[in-house]
This record gives sequence, C-alpha cells and structure tokens, in this order.
Amino acid sequence: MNPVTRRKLISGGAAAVAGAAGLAAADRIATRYGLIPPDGGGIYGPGETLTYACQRLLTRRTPAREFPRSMISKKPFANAVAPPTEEFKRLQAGGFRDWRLQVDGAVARPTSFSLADLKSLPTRSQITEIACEEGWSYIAEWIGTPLSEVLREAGVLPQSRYIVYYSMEKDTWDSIDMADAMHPYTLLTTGMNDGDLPVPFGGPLRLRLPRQLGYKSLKYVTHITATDNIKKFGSGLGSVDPDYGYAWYAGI
Ligand SMILES: Nc1nc2c(c(=O)[nH]1)N[C@H]1C(S)=C(S)[C@@H](COP(=O)(O)O)O[C@H]1N2
Ligand SMILES: [Mo]
Repeated sequence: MNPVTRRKLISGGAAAVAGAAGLAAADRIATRYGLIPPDGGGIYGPGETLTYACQRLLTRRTPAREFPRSMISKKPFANAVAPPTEEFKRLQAGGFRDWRLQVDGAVARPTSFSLADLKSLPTRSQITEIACEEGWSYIAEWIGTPLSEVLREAGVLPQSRYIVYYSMEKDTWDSIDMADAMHPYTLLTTGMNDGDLPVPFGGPLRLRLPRQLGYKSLKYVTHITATDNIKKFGSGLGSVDPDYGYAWYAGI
C-alpha cells in the first residue's frame, strides 16, 4: 500500500469511527461493517472499538514482520506458566501420542487431529517476534500448519465470525476474528527453531499470532471452536483478558 493511500485510509477510517459525526454514527458504521470487538461495550469500549476498527480497515491483509535467521534470539525467554495438570503429565509421558486437537462448533465436520495429522497438512515457517505487554520480546522461527488449513479440513461454516481457542491450562481461552483466523501468518505451531516446540514454549501445540501481542499466543492449545456468537463464551468479552484489563484485540 503506498503511503498516500495509507494516510488517507488512516484519516478516513479514524474520522468515520470517531470524527465529527459523533459516537452514535460511529457505532452504526462499526456495527454495519462488523468492526466492534467483543469487549467494545465496556468502560474502555470506544477506545477499543477505535483501535480495532482502524486496524481492521488498514491491516486486514498485511503480513507480520519477519526477520533474518541471524536475528533469532540465542536465549529465548519462556514466561512462567501454571504447573501442568495430571492429564498433561500423562500425555507428555506418552510422548503426546494420545494428544488430540479437537475442532468443533460452526463446522461441517467436527474433527480431532493427532500431532501426526497436523504435521501431514501444509506447513509454513516464519521468523517473527513475540512481544509481551510487560516489555520484553524475542525472535524465533515458528513452524506449523496455518489455522486456516485446519479450519478448512473441518469445513468451517460461512456464518462463523470468531474462532475460540482453549489451552489445557485451566480457565485459559481466547478468541480471534475470521480475518486473523484465516490470515496465513496465524499458525498452529508444532516446531520452534530446530526441533519440536518445547513444553515451556507451549508444546506440543501453540497458536502463534504474530500480528498481536504475546498474550494472544496461547500455549497448550487442545480445542478450537468456531462460532457466530461470541457472547455465549465466558462473560461475553471474547476472552478472559478483558476481565483483567487487557484488550481482547492486541494488534501490533
Ligand atoms: N497457556 C498459556 N499461554 C500463554 C500464557 C500463559 O500464561 N498460559 N502467557 C501468555 C503471555 S502473557 C505471553 S507474553 C506469552 C509468552 O510467551 P513465551 O513464554 O514464549 O515467552 O505467552 C502467552 N501464552
Ligand atoms: Mo505477556
């Protein structure tokens, strides 16, 4: 996109959403074009809607930033996670042979995938940065199957508006819209740098979403649900994050 069109879009998009026409008109436009995030109704609502709407108008199709191999971090930092559940320990002891990814909801063919199934689908490798909202980041190569491939296998239905993803970690789930779910950079990651994705980094399967902050890249993903109604999940804000003051949409 050339800078002029981009600038026009920024001012046009921002004006359409927040400008002189006022919030009521902005609300009508955002609703019409599906630009209101699930947490757009709360105290921080107008701000979240503005961020999300502008990003969606501008960056729906842009790639994530990629880096040369020489910039891969020598010592990537794995953030602390909750202790593994008994079920996780059992699966790990079995080399994750009994591990499954379940895909259901608004799909024509609810399916479960073993790691071997996932690895038999088309794969991609990307050298991207993961950035935590607390200020640190690292660069690594992530290898996996685009989420879009798995959704196509399961026959995702056209009425799907969000993909909800659950971690094996208790009460840990999140969701993304279809633009992010179908984006080629959104990877169900099984590999990192030179080997299988290590457990501290979310192995055996992590959803890597390099166009959003690190907290959207959930570790230990075992269940994916497509839905047309995000309000049915949890307190209706699209993830547990908004309950703790983190935006549902964390685009970078
Ligand atoms: N299951 C699970 N996934 C998670 C987290 C977590 O606590 N549990 N932390 C998130 C946060 S806040 C960040 S910044 C990244 C950190 O990724 P890293 O451990 O690879 O550095 O993982 C995200 N994914
Ligand atoms: Mo984080």
